[in-house]
Amino acid sequence: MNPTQEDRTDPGQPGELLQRWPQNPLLTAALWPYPVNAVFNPGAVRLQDTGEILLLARAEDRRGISHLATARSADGMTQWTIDPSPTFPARSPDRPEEVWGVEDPRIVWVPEIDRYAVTYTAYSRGGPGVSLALTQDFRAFEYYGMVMPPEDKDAALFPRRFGGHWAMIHRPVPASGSAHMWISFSPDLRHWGSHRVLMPARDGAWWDARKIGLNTPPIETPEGWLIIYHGVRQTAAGCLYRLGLALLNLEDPTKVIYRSDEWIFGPVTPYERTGDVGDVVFPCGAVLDPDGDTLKVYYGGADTSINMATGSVQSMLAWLKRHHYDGTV
Ligand code: BMA
Repeated sequence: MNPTQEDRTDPGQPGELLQRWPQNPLLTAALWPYPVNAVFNPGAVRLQDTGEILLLARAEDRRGISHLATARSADGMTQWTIDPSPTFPARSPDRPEEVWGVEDPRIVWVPEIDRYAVTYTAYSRGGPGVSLALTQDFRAFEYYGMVMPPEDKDAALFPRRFGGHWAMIHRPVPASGSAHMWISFSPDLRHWGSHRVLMPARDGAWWDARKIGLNTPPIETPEGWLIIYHGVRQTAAGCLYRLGLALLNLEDPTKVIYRSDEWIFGPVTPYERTGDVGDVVFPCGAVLDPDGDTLKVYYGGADTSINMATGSVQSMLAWLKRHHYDGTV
């Protein structure tokens, strides 16, 4: 593989490792079967039974409260079938921790329990926390409730246990100081402990200074768990959300093998730069094609639309080795 192949870039976007689907935006509020303000930040998974791609989108209604809604497509690009009513509404007052909505789901198929695990942000009066629900069909859900109290979000489960324990990456926000990515463990998916920082936010002028968070659930590769995460750059004009890569040890995911120095994707196009919250690209799901290499990444653009970009896992791994952070700041 030569360097040009490794650095597959959009024309005019040097350094980007994901290529935008030319027909973006893929899905918008205008296509929704009922009134919503915006659809964005979808979780994504390939369904076990049909092989279809299912998106679980965050749909924000015209009160400002979000629910989750499914869209299905055979090829993950065209001919989406959207649920005619909210698939996963916030259940306030039954679940007061969801009083201000449910947001940003990450989906993982967990073979041991024969279910999809959905981790999502539950927006409570005390702030956003991480909730967990299990499902087999995205119609009936088994609720585990809030598993990480506020303020915490950007969580995904690993699809298998490590030494008998489930593992979850998440991003608590401390009262002061930087917001890092953490990893926690559980014997039963309900009780979580052994919390530790997995990857700290950098500092100063870095693109991922002071606040980072997981985007797509860990992708298993022979070389480790590949993750896409975001860095939030605070500027005089507002925040810039950009994406980077990291690789975690396959058998001990508390160990970071590589972390990208540069960002690999950021807001460039009008649908990423302009919207309810400008300058945001925010994936919550990615699906591997049957070729085992092409990754379809589904992301919110400017908290307004659903978009897709593709990348090569092999290229990302090769790039990561050449661009990993060696600790110099
Ligand atoms: C983050 C999350 C995302 C959102 C982003 C930009 O904190 O809440 O849902 O896309 O901010 O507003």
